[in-house]
Amino acid sequence: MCLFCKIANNELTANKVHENDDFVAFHDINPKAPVHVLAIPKTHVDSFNEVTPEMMADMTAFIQEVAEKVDVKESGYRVITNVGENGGQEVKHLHFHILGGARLRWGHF
Ligand code: D5M
Repeated sequence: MCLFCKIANNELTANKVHENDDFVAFHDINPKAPVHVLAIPKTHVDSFNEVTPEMMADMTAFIQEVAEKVDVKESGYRVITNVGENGGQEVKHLHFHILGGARLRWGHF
């Protein structure tokens, strides 16, 4: 079973910030910003390439709730999903990075 499936199933502990029947959000183990949370579907989806519009609709609402919970909704934040090799995706289970807590820089090549 993949790493993030194990977190979704509580086989592996994570520092969770928000959860419902379909999604879970937890602090990134290697934060790139003062606030760095990952939001994932509990069902295994390899990447953004495979996600359905229906799941994205619920995922969007969940990400908005996460932003509120970790207190970046007003100050601003960034939502990123890395896809495939050139995107730098390391974990092959769809996840959205929610980054904030400071003014973020832009540009990575
Ligand atoms: O990002 C994968 C992200 O997953 C990366 O920022 C580290 C994070 N990670 C890896 N293992 C864990 C655990 N066990 N808990 C929390 N965060 C974790 P990618 O977009 O695939 O490069």
